[in-house]
Amino acid sequence: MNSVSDTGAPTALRLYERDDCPFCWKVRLALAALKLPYESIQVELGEKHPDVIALSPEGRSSVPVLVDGDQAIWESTVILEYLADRYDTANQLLPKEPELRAKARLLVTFSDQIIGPGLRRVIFEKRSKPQDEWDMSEIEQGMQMWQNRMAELETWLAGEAFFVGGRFSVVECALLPRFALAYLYGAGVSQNTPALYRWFQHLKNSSDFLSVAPATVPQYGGYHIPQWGQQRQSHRLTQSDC
Ligand SMILES: N[C@@H](CCC(=O)N[C@@H](CS)C(=O)NCC(=O)O)C(=O)O
Repeated sequence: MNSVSDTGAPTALRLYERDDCPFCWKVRLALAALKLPYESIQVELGEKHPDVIALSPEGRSSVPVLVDGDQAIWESTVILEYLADRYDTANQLLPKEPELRAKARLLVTFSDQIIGPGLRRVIFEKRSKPQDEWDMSEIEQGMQMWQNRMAELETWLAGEAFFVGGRFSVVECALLPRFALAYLYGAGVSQNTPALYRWFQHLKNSSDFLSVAPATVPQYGGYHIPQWGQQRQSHRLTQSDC
């Protein structure tokens, strides 16, 4: 059962989310790209929200969870695919062609499962301790992993402006929050990966990105991006990659 009206417009989308969660940010980017209005329910860090628990399988309390009428969907990639299937009639976010769809799905998986480990080593070390207690070898190893992942992405990008199909897709929805959080923690994109550098420079200033970026961005390692979040009303700080 779904909540699509006769006109094909959604009747009411509700997103349980945390502002600084990259998986939630990924869903917000898809909603923005598809110009879908939704109600945002903020779930605090560490909070076990009763609605999220009721809408999820036993033992699961993570966000994002999307509710569309009678249907609850958890797991960010499934949410993206649902939004594409239900509302993306122009195949804007997920291309039609099987090869391109596979490439898009591989890159979303790469973002969710392969980029995270290195990046988290940098982020968790920096956010959990004062700077004079940082374990620099942990940070350097994490940075090396992050740079290796960027080199791989440079190859995927192949000099293009977007990863798949010449336009903003689910791949950008998944990758951009990772890059944004990395950037905040001093792991910016190097000009050694020039296409990736241009990709991020362009997209981090795009209106869709700015409209869903977390509202308040504290200064981490001197990286302060004042324009982020000004358009999004929320009280949360950006403090984590999860
Ligand atoms: N694979 C999940 C990951 C979601 C996830 O890890 N969410 C974190 C926030 S970034 C969370 O809600 N953690 C709290 C919990 O699991 O109770 C997805 O893609 O939706």
